[in-house]
Amino acid sequence: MSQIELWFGEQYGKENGRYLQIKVDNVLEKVKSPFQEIAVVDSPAFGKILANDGIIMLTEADEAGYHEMIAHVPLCAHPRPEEILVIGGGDGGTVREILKHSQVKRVDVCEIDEQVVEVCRRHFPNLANSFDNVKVHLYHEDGAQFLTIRKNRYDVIIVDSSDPIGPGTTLFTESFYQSIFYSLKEDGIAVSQMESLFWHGKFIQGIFQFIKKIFPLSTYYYTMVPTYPSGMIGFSFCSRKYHPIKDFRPEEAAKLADLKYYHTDLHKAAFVLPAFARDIF
Ligand code: SPD
Repeated sequence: MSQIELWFGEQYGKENGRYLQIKVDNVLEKVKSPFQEIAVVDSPAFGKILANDGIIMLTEADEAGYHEMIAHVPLCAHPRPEEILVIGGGDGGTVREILKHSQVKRVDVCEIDEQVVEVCRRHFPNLANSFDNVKVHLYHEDGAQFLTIRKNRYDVIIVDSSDPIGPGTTLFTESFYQSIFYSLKEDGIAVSQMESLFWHGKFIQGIFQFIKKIFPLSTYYYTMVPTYPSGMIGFSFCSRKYHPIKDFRPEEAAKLADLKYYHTDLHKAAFVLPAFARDIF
């Protein structure tokens, strides 16, 4: 029996002395794209893991809590979510959840790194098969550039990004949020990956300073993902008209199939934040 143990170490936050380690059975693939190093490893505790530049993007065991919450919260708050844009999301998990809504007519996906999609097609067909749906249109472009020629176009925009380092940096800027505002229809909703309340409070506070100036309604909600830094990750909810709870459609939530995390009570509870977060927003 081999005495050699392989461990994956999460790189995001390591410089601050925080380090999650996961035991690994095999490295299944490692490719270098023009944007990042993409790796898939197999682990006994979490199944297959997708890591870009050493940062966990998803694991088979806990991806549902992230993808269900980034997709169903805005789609159950908008009364007619028909035209949807996903920026990032090259693994297909967010699109898989969006397609559970029968009102959706078209999903544009703008993922800058084509190789993320290819790797996920090989290792995560349960997520990436969603790109084969006829409603889905995949583009490999820079997200900010993509928005510049698409104004007043989408009911819901979902920014399923990596962290604000590497290729994801521009997706956390004021000018990007300004572009999102103009690419939404006049009653549109945008939701973006927005880091951890525990570890990135100052960063989130900085983003909300400009979000509040751009959108008439903005707030933060969260989900639990054991393999993300601090075990939780949040989302900014930015809306031109609809309120995430007052306009929530529980009848739409009740229709959704194959859910592991999201449900009607959780839709509302996800917006209830701990006391320390009052200083952030
Ligand atoms: N710290 C990692 C945060 C990554 C969030 N997005 C991952 C993409 C999953 N579709």
